Amino acid sequence: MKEAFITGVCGQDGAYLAKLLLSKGYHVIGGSRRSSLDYTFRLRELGIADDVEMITFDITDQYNVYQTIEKGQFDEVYNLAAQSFVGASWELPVQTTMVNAIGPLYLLDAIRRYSPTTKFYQASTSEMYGLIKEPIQSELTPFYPRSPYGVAKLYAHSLTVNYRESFDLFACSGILFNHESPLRGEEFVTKKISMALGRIKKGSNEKLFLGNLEATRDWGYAKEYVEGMWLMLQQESPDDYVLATGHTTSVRDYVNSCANALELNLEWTGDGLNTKGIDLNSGQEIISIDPLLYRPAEVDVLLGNPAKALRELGWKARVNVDELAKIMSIFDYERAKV
Ligand code: NDP
Ligand code: GDR
Repeated sequence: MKEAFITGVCGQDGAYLAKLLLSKGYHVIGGSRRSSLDYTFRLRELGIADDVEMITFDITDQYNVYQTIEKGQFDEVYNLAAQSFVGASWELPVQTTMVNAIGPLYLLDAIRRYSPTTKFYQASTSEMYGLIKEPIQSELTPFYPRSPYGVAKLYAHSLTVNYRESFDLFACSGILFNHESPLRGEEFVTKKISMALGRIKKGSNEKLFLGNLEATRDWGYAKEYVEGMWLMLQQESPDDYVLATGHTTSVRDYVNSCANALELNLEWTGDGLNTKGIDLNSGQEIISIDPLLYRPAEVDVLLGNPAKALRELGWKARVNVDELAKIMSIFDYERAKV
């Protein structure tokens, strides 16, 4: 039986990946800091909490990382652990760098020293493109990160390539564009929108505060993206791949899709910081802008080219952004407590 170790197993992608690997007959070992109160809720939501072997793991503890890798001798390691919220990375630049850059260094170095046949997946990101150098970003597009998060991820990405080339490790980087699901963290904009509109539809008189509505993202469905991670480690040789849908949508249009899914009659008025969203059914002002939610440096547009993943992995995103907004909005509406 193959053994896979997933760091960040209690996060969105960790939970979906664990479910996928279990369905393929893997023994799944999940690393968690056990720091949050209800840290296994996503594993429980997917019905797999009892099927994953949990171990205590903090990627910033070098001793813990080396011991885990030496003892585990895993077939595959998926490094999903991260301080993954871009917006917080300006407030937490050192912690973000420790978790997102130095942590992967510990892992890669442990693998090269103690378990060199282990296959390694690094969770790289479209945030590395930042101030985009090409209108459609592929594996060949130069990087220009715009946040401490993106800078740290670019270090880990470059190190993954370097350790592959230096030590002949089977190390892959998945350059994943935004992917969402009902299990998405509540601080991310898609989940924040679907949860708030779900509550408003149920009768809440709250207002949803948002930042930059004009930023666009290439949003896909997380459940499909973990299949791409697994496929990368099943190839003859290691390489890096973009996973994306090939379509980009503004935050404003994502709000529209959620409002449509919930049959809210949303109309926008004003512009810039005075933009407001009104529900014409109730006359209620349901959306306002909070300038504090703007970022010190923004990534204005992201649009991925997933052609290599289709060609070499046979991977393709199937759920489009409207369907994604509907899946998330209905899920959050049904669970909304007002
Ligand atoms: P989440 O934030 O949902 O999950 C990240 C996990 O990392 C959490 O379970 C968190 O644990 C864990 N973690 C944080 N710090 C540490 C640490 N010091 N040691 C061990 N574990 C730690 O992220 P996603 O599931 O959305 O993303 C998975 C990975 O993919 C991340 O690396 C992210 O940066 C990357 N990525 C995500 C994309 C997306 O759109 N979702 C796109 C591109 C890349 P805890 O619960 O204890 O905080
Ligand atoms: P992102 O996701 O930064 O792309 O990183 P997020 O959902 O946080 O932001 C997307 C865009 O929406 C704008 N925005 C807001 N964002 C949040 N969170 N809250 C708001 O109120 C709000 N209003 C507008 C942001 O400015 C931004 O332009 C995600 C994470 O999963 C990363 O870990 C991953 O690497 C990238 O996707 C790819």
